[in-house]
Amino acid sequence: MFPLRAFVLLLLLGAHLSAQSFAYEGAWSRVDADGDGQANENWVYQLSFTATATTTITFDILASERGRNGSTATRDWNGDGRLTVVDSYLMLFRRNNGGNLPTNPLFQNDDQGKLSDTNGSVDIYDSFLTVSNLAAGNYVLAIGQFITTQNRVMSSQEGKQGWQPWQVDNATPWRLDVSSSRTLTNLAMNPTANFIPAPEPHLWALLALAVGGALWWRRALPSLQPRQPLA
Ligand SMILES: [Ca+2]
Ligand SMILES: [Ca+2]
Ligand SMILES: [Ca+2]
Ligand SMILES: [Ca+2]
Repeated sequence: MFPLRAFVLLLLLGAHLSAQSFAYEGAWSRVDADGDGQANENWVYQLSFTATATTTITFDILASERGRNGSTATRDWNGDGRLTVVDSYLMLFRRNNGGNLPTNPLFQNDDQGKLSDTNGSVDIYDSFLTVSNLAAGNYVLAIGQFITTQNRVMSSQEGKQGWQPWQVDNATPWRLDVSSSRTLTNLAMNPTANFIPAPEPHLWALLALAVGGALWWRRALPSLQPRQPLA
């Protein structure tokens, strides 16, 4: 009989292996997206992904480096010696059958409104979006600034999609942490941003527990057998 505790741990490990977490880091900078000679737009980043099964997913932004709305907290999280302030905005679209974006997003979030995330935001204007039971399908998460609109996500100029007119400092960093209960596929960020796979120490801890449980069972097995009568 397979040891129950090892079996349970392997079940946990299997569930964990189907989960996924990762991050992207990018920066908003002034660009001339509309070609009017003025560098007074910035890109709305677009993360495309496929959910192959129903999933619960969280998108957590870390961007602004200075607290507002009564908070004086600061955090130079990208370590560049500057404290940049920005008001992030998230919109989640489900692609239609033709692969295009629909008129309206499924979900959106401007501000988390409190500081209880996992990536250490210091400004309640950082965005945070959790969706339970997101259906399988192809999605686009737009990562922009207040106020990102569907038109700004869809706007195109010279083949590039998604910009908004907004005065931003150059190199205003953002980070997006994603956690999903099921593995996502076809990840692609446009424009390009740094992909950061999450360390998974608890995965290895679970694996070690499962192997340890199996070894314990093998060692314990003889002592669980009926003792032979002494000669
Ligand atoms: Ca311009
Ligand atoms: Ca956050
Ligand atoms: Ca900084
Ligand atoms: Ca915001």
